[in-house]
Amino acid sequence: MANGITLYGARGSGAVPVEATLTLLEVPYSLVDAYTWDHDDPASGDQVLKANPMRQVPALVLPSGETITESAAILIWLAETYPQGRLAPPPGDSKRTQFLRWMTFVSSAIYSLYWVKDDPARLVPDPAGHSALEERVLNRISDCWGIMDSQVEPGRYILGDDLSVLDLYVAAVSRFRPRRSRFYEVAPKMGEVVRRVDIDPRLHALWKDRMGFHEGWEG
Ligand SMILES: N[C@@H](CCC(=O)N[C@@H](CS)C(=O)NCC(=O)O)C(=O)O
Repeated sequence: MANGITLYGARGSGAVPVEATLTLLEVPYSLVDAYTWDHDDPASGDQVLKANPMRQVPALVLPSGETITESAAILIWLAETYPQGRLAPPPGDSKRTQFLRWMTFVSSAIYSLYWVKDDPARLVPDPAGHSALEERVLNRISDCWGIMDSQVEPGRYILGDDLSVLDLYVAAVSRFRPRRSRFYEVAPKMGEVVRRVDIDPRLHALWKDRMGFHEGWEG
């Protein structure tokens, strides 16, 4: 099993920025694809239960057997554990504060909303209310991207001229619904950044294979 790191992930999920980080860091890992949202194949998603009782990906299991869940925590941990990769401003760096702010914002204000967006019946039993709920959640996600965009001053990347795990995170989560076309409208500054991250030659194959540049993917 490579160097002993195992990632529970899934194509098209928030585990892909973790894969991107491991790729840039050249850290070998074993991948267990667990499609937690596939109702036709519950056994696929159930695999992650070994590592995460929330039944969500990503989950990272370390050689020691310790598990880290929560995409933002995993990304920050990887950047800190492999500082030579320079994928996050280190403690004491002037960009650290905003780095932590926006990593947490993407996780808590945006990514967490997909728990209800993906299955509105979790909060609203009556199917008649589902499309309105979905529309409102998608509006909220767009609003949050817009608020973040209004507060950042990107250079080549969100925090300046250095690529960080924040860019990988935003590049991946902005592909989820309501998808990129709307993201480009509400978050034009970060829109330029994510397009740059999409074509990073070190990651192009990974995005293509794991996130899919299929026809109409931008929405
Ligand atoms: N807070 C978690 C959210 C993870 C998450 O929502 N993962 C999705 C895949 S993109 C999932 O496994 N969803 C299944 C579910 O919530 O039941 C994180 O940041 O890692």
